[in-house]
Amino acid sequence: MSIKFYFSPYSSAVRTHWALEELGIPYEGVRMDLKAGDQKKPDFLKLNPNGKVPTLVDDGVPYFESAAINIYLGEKYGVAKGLWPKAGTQAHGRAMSWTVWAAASLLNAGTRIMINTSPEVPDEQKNAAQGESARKEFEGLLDLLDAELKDKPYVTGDSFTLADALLAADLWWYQMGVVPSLARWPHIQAWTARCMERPAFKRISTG
Ligand SMILES: N[C@@H](CCC(=O)N[C@@H](CS)C(=O)NCC(=O)O)C(=O)O
Repeated sequence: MSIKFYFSPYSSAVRTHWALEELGIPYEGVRMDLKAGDQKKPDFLKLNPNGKVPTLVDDGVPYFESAAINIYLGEKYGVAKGLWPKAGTQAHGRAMSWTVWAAASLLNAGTRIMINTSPEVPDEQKNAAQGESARKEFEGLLDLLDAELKDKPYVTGDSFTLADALLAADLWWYQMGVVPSLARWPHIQAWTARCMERPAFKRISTG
């Protein structure tokens, strides 16, 4: 096994970084300077033509899209370690559902909040009404996750999986701006605290 992981701190790569640390498999991390344009250099574009992190190369084959990378890692290295449910089980279907929900539904609403409210986006490109409607949608989605976590410690049941790592990584990031307080969602709050107590998260969260 030879894994190379191209990442940048506080980016989508956190999802994969957390997964790799949970799995405890050897990998070489390559820190990319996105401001300097490392991700647009020809050698990197050969690995990921999208020019984005995370990118993972496993035994010479490159993979992109953090959710897909995490699912790939879970299937290949996580099942035996109890960190990813076996394909074909109900737990596997649920892990997939929440992983894709985070990458598609929640991220879509979160991105629209950012585009329409971030101080880094020029005012003329922002639309307050669209920001407000995205926020309502985002909060409604968090209501669903909160209800899911009401009677179980992790999204697929009693044990932590890489689906929790991906979702909790996103919640960590959303708390830096999109949703500064989780007070409205007590079960999410308790679950993120549980996930963030894990040594793997502590190792990656310092940047
Ligand atoms: N949907 C992609 C998003 C990847 C992405 O947008 N990565 C950003 C960092 S969060 C990036 O590499 N940006 C550099 C650029 O666009 O030049 C994933 O989840 O992997």
